[in-house]
Amino acid sequence: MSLLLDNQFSELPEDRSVDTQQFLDAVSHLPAFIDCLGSKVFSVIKSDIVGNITKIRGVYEKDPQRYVTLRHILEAEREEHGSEWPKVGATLALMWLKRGLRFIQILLQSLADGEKDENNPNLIRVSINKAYDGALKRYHGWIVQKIFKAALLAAPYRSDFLKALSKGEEVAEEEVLVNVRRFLVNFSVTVDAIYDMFTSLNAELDYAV
Ligand code: 03F
Repeated sequence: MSLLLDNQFSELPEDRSVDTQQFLDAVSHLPAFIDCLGSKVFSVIKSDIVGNITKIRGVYEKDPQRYVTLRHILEAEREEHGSEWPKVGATLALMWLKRGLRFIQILLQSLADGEKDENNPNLIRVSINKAYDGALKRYHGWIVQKIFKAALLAAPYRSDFLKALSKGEEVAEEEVLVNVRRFLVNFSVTVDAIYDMFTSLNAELDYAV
């Protein structure tokens, strides 16, 4: 079975609320993928993602009945933190985590769509750059943008990346892409719903680090 499909995101209910427990379970599998990318360069990214998951889980576990959905967390923190909000707590952690998820969404979608650099078909830089421009670049100052450029050089080959997505098994490329497309269905719906929630609660910030 494919690693991707073992760790599917759940389908959302009609009101598009995101169940906190299910969300945390699903995202907790993502850091393992980063280990499969094969370079220590990515450990910075991994610890950022893990840190944000841990922060959200920490808040959730204080009162799981109160924080059934992600929206419950944001609304409770808005009450609790006044003018400090939204640059605080699990709200801030989710604000950044969702950008990493959007990055993964755009990257996988671009691969699924077969976007390639025709001169270097086994590189995935076209897809990574698209993901970076769409999800993260505007939130990064020039130093972090430079780190990104350096990380790009360590990016895996397309064939190795697709293999990593199938637990290192030899699976035909087209089969991996079928699984990527399936994975993207609920994943994209969830990421979009989180973005819409931030917009509707006026919780999005656009400062750069
Ligand atoms: C802000 C910021 N976080 C942090 O300062 C920066 C961290 C390092 C950024 C390095 C940029 C490089 C990214 C792209 C690399 C490309 C490699 C691609 C290979 C394929 C926030 O941090 C904190 O998070 C918050 O808690 C804190 O309080 O202001 C706040 C205070 O600062 C970020 O910019 C988030 C970076 C997230 C990057 C996610 C990239 C995911 C990369 C690869 C995943 C590939 C796996 C795909 C498999 C999926 C299968 C399902």
